[in-house]
This record gives sequence, C-alpha cells and structure tokens, in this order.
Amino acid sequence: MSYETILVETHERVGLIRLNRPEALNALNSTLLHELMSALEAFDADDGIGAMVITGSDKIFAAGADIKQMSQASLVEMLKSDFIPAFERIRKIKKPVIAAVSGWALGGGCELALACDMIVASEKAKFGQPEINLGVIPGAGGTQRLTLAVGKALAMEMVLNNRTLSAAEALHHGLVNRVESIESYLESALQLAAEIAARAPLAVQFGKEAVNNIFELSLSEGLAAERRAFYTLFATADQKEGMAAFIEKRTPHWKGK
Ligand code: DAK
Repeated sequence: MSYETILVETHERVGLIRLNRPEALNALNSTLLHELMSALEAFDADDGIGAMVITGSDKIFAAGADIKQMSQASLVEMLKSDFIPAFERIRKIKKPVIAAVSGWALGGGCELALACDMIVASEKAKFGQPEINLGVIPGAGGTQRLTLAVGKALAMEMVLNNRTLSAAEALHHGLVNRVESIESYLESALQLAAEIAARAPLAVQFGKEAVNNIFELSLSEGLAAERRAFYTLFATADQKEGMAAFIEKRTPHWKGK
C-alpha cells in the first residue's frame, strides 16, 4: 500500500512508520492521521509483526495538529471532525507501539507520543503543549495522559504556560523511557521493539492491556483483569513452552498460540 504522508518499512518483526510531511513539520492533518492509523492497524493484523515504531525525522517528530487546516473551523465542524476518532484508533492497537522522538513533539505531536506505549527520545527531543498560545487547550489526551505521566504540578505549567521539556527533563519526570544520542535513538527504539517482538506474543499483548488498564479501571477492577489475563495465559501453548524451556534450561520457541 502506498501512502502520501507517511513512509512504511518492516525490519524483520518490527513495523516502522515515518511521519513524512517535512514542509509542514509533520503537522498532523487528517490524511496523515488516517494513513498512520491504517498502517498501524495493518501491522497489528500481520502475524509477521510483533511491535511497531513511529518516528518523524531527526529534526522534528510532529508540530501538532495542522493549524492551517483548523484555523477557520466552526464549532460544528470541529464537533464533526474525524480528527479525534482517527487519533483514538491507536488505543485499539494490541501490539506494543514505541515512539522514537527527535526534535519537537508539540501539541497533537506530544499527544501522539503519549498515546504510544513507550517513548525513546533523542537528546534533541523537546516536548510541549503550546495550544494555550493559540487560544485553545490540548484536545487529544494532553491534559490527561500528560498529567498521569508527569504529575499535576508540571502538567499545569505545560498546559497553562507553554512550559516545554527537554529530553533530559522528560526522562527525569517519567515521560520517556530512555534518551539516546541523535545517531542512535531510532536504532535504540527499533532494538527495543525487536526484543519485545521476539517474546511470547499473547503474553506481550495481555501485558500491554493490563498495564494500560491503570488508566481506565479502578485498582480492584485492574487487579481482577490482570488475574484473569494471567489465568487465561495457562490455556496457551506458549505458557507450557516457556515454563518447560526454563526447567529444561533451553531457549523457548514461541508459537503465538
Ligand atoms: N500546523 C501547520 N503548519 C505548521 C505547523 C502546524 N502545527 N507547525 C509548523 N508549520 C509550518 C509553518 O507554518 C511553516 O510553513 P510555511 O510558512 O513555510 O508555509 C513551516 O511549517 C515551518 O515552520 P516554522 O517556520 O515555524 O519553523 P521553525 O523551525 O521556526 O519553528 C516550531 C518550529 C515547531 C517551533 C513552530 O513551527 C511552531 O511553533 N509550530 C506550531 C506548534 C503548535 O502550536 N502546535 C500545536 C498545534 S494545535 C482536536 C484535538 C487536538 C488537537 C486538535 C483537534 N480535536 C478534539 C478535534 C491538537 C491541536 C494542536 O496540536
């Protein structure tokens, strides 16, 4: 499948998607969002892929929603807009998605990174929610996921006063998993994705879902869901294989069954 605004590659069991609107600093217009979500869904449905990486360029991850596309929109047009439904499709992806971020991740770009399961940043990465400068607020998770990630105090500064975070600050405040050099951040993200993609696929899927439950469910509901998922994995061939391999002191061979 060919796309207009993204580039898609496979690296063995890892699907890589590059945001590719350099003339607009990878601003997320509806074409890009639809293409991105379609590519993620295609990888999610492909048994040959175990994890995905979303990246921009070394200079820019994404400068947010396309301001030129939405500047004259009416309330009704915004209510009818397919921006959020497209954005929300990322929540339904079962396999892990890692954002490899360099340069600015602003507004919807920061929210896109936050919607991924992990973030690997280059030392040049910068994160911010500058919507306040445009007379609006974040609308795709920037007040919710960001606050869960960095806490209320810092989220308030970011949302109300355009406080931006350097890569080092983002690491310090728990927004990103790791910071790497500009030369190695993408390779590091691909390596992390490849390691996860080599693990038991159903356990990875259930693990991702169980961790994400903390954002959706109460603690007792989340614990109950975790327990059910744990028991369910005893119906898989991979649980038998993993435990047998441990006892027999050999490497497990996962079947994804
Ligand atoms: N949209 C459209 N075009 C953009 C853009 C954006 N977000 N950001 C940059 N560009 C364009 C610039 O207009 C310029 O185009 P030309 O003038 O050359 O035609 C080109 O990219 C290069 O930009 P600059 O000349 O500004 O480049 P600099 O290196 O000087 O500055 C910058 C880079 C990233 C610091 C700067 O461009 C900037 O501040 N950009 C805007 C960042 C921003 O405000 N982002 C937040 C956007 S609002 C929704 C939910 C959520 C959202 C929307 C809807 N619903 C519930 C429906 C999300 C909203 C947002 O993300």
